[in-house]
Amino acid sequence: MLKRNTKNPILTRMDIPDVYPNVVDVSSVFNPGAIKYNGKYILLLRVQNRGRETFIMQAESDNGIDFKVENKIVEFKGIEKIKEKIYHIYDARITMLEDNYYVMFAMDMDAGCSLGLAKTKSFNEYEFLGIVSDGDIRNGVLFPEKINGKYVRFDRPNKVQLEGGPSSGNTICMSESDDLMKWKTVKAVMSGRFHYWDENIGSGPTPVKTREGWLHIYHGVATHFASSNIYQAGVSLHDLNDPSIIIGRGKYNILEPREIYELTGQVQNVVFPSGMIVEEFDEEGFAKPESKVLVYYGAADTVVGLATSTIKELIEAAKL
Ligand code: BMA
Repeated sequence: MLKRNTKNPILTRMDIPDVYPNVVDVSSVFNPGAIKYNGKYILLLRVQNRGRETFIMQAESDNGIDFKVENKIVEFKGIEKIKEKIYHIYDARITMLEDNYYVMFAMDMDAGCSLGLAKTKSFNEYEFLGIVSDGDIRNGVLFPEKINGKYVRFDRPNKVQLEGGPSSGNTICMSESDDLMKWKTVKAVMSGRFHYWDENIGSGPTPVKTREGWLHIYHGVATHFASSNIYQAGVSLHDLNDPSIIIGRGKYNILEPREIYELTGQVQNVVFPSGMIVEEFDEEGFAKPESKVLVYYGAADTVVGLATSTIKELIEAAKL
């Protein structure tokens, strides 16, 4: 279904340049946001130092496989205006929308996890727009266009406490906004399937528009195994005019921890898809069925993996 690149893991801690004093001899790099910009592949990486602090760093590539990581930490200008302490910024998702690129990310704070939103035009500078959520929530993914006059995102309130793990959730919701800043939850979209591979769930990369519906990759956590939660990737297809309507949802995961770098590391048994690049769109903006799809994922919260497929195969997987 998803075919791992032979160069996997495509990014490891060895690829992260030292940026004194915060990023030196780092522990891990994972869960990247991804997009193609001016023919270049861009990743926004989650980099963790030995203080287990998290920073976002940017990487660039000509072929989507060999990345060079910039010698600096991504700065979100204006974020210093937030009065409360921000412990970590992580799991960035990138969306192109109305000629801007938006980055939605998780922010760990004392009150729980919030969603932050930043904007960039050229991936040189990022403007922090604000906190765009209430309550404890994660995995916010912004759709690449307005639907019925509203901005739309999927998000995932954290309502489940994993045993020996972080707070998670088993329902992906759809939220709407008029201005990208104030959001209202409108509907529950999909829930975890108890006893199966996707008991807890959260959106992965930004959904992609196809002729058959919005193609959505998500992560599912199987929690019913002793001593380990297993994070896998799966796929669903959603109505173009109302993404809360599910057209298809794969019964099987499309990627699961199998390789050694997915099975062991900082957190064992994790593949966490967070970036997806589609190579070809038709003149009306729909992803072409034969188009190659590159899925970037964090493996074992330690390295970055790449797996590829096509739009057609992923749609088929959503209908199984
Ligand atoms: C989730 C998030 C992800 C992480 C995953 C596996 O709850 O915190 O960022 O990759 O757990 O540890």
